[in-house]
Amino acid sequence: MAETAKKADARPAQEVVVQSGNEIAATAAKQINYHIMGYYPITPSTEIAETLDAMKAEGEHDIRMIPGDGEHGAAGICFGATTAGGRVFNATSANGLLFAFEQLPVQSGTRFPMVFNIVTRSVSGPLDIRGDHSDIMLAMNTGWIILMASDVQAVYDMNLIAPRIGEDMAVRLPVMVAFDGFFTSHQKRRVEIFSDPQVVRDFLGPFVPTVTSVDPRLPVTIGPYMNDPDLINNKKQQADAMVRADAVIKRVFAEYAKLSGREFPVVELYRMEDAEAALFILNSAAETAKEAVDSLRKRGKKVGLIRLNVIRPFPLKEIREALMKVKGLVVADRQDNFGAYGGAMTIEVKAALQGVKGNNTQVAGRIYGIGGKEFFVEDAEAMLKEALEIARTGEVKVPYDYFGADPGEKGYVPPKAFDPITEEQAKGLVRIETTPEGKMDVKGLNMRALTERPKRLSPGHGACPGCGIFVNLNTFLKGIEGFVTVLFHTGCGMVVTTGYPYTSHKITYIHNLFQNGAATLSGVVEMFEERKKRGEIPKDEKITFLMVTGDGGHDIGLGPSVGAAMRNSRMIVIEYDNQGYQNTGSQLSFTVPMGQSTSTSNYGPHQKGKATHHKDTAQIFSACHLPYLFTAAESNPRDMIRKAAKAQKYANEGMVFGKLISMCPLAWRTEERLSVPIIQAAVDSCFFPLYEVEHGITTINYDPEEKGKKVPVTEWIKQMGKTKHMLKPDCKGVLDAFQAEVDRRWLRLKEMHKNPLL
Ligand SMILES: Cc1ncc(C[n+]2csc(CCOP(=O)(O)OP(=O)(O)O)c2C)c(N)n1
Ligand code: SF4
Ligand SMILES: [Mg+2]
Repeated sequence: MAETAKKADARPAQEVVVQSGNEIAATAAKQINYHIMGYYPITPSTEIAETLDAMKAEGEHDIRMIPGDGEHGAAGICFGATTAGGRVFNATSANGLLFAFEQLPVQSGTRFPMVFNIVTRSVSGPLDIRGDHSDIMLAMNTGWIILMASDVQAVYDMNLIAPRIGEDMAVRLPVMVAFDGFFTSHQKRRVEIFSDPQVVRDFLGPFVPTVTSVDPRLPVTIGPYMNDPDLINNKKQQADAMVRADAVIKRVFAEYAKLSGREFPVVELYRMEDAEAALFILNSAAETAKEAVDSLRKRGKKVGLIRLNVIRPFPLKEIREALMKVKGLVVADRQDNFGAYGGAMTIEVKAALQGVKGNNTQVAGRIYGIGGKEFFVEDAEAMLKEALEIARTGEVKVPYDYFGADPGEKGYVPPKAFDPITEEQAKGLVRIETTPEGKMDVKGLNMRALTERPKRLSPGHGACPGCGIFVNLNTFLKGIEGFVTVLFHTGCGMVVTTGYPYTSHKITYIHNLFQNGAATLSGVVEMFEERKKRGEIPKDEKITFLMVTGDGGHDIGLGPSVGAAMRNSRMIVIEYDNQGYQNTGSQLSFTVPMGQSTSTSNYGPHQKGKATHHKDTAQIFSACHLPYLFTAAESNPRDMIRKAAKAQKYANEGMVFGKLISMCPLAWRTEERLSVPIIQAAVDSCFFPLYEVEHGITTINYDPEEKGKKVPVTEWIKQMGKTKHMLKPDCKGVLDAFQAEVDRRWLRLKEMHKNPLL
């Protein structure tokens, strides 16, 4: 793809590549060769870690790629790594940034520099994966320097510039590089990059730590407890560093311009020389808006545009100067500071203009482009015309408003999608009896009769053909009697069943992000109980509360599920384990077995798939001493339905956990019709043994050894594209380690089955 661009001057050689914003961020990180990247996948920033992982598998860089258990964990990894004295990189978006949020002031307040790419996206809820600035603007006041990269070239350049600024001894602050989700992150553009990464490394120089946590000969206390009167002094020093950063940024921008030929003024002024009216707008939308400026200029209108390359520190002086002669200004914000009567930039610009002698700029704020809503040249033109009108009249008729929002039809009531399932329809098929030995016996497992139970999930959802989630859920729900309320974590199960204004759920459904579903459902359960107690809901009303999570939801959201278990919340938690973050493009989750390839554990000459063994969530919950937990697979449907009935019964005592292995033809790289043999082989190889634990007593429900069906793990992995490489000679060590781990866990389980005390 690359073509060498011959430079007439003495600058180092550069070449043109065609890459997207995410790819070029990864290219920059590769050229820098950061020590560590801590990350957690979230659209639209995930590709940065994916691209770096694929490069790593090919041996293109040495960055140690560390998956977090969530963004909070990833931020913690980064913080720890920076204290240990090296260059650190991270990337996230939207709720990922918010989940890491609490760590942001820790990083800046302790003055450890690092670089964080923020691929901007709308903050949930409701969930929307497309781009606006509601995430980055929340991070404005966390003590980080924030560079705004308006196009793909700027993403590359600012990623090279950022470490120089943050690591400057006069600054020592972490830096964010923010660019627009999808608009910039996913569009491929021609970008100039340095041909020799050594140029980049020379520009940055070696990382020079101030103190480190790994120098035992110079012990230091990092982050001491600090009360008054010291903390105010600490904050003043931090604020001074931010002020000093202003000059450092300008100096580094100038140095970089000499090296690369590309200039970045802190404030970009477009046709502002004699402008009376202007539009202030950030990042990719500014490029669109320039066309509107040109068009109005052609018609003799004195309009211009202001765009910032840096929003922290806020370029006060330059903005004041730029606005000295401007009479009408529209500030367009791609987010809202609800209740402040303006988005973040509107408020900041208005504050900047306070007390400036001789300035008469009248400002209107417009909220636009929320949730990735497209922004067209005509929109920019309408805003500029508004600025012209303000300039002409000297009056701002509407100081704060949304641009492009549709009030909808008054009185519109969405049509009812389904008739609710009645209690009678949902009851009377499966019952539980107690045997003379005091054991639960499930009756009514007549598969044909059970098909009469109305499906709580209607067909017509958007899952891929052969998706195991719905086979599993529909089978499991056959064993559940009566009313059910479900809570779905974010993940494929959620995304494909709801998409406003549609839903596949015939029963009440709640969504919360996958780091907090169990706590949310706990709240529902407790409120239900309390309202029954107060007589607001009939005392005999019965609802089964069911949370559905993916395996990824039990990385980031494991803590809340353990919390619900410890609180004895009366609910069932089902984890469909499709071995990866499939909804966001098949990144590794911690349940992915050793050696398997995912988009963040690639197989190549320098990396043999995932480096660590799979997490055993069922055993984690076993250690929570739940009344009941189980594993189940679609290959043994009667067993799954029986366990569902028991789960419902035991949920009267406390939390129940169930883990279901769930085929994902897309990410497992296999044909949907192979679902049965693949799942059967997972069970028969004892990778996914079927068992239950009732009040601490473990029972294996299906023993492939006893039935003479046990197979080596190779019988399972040879069937999937994501694992076939494990049969190659270079993966022998990994394969042996995986088989040994599966055998060890199986033997341990068998001992537990034999001994009720284990
Ligand atoms: C705080 C936060 N981080 C990351 C994401 C992005 N995200 C949404 S779903 C998902 C993966 C879910 O994986 P899993 O629970 O295994 O469900 P699957 O997609 O495989 O069905 C990720 C990474 C998010 N929405 N919020
Ligand atoms: S990607 Fe996998 S888990 Fe997601 S809907 Fe498709 S088959 Fe199901
Ligand atoms: Mg998953």
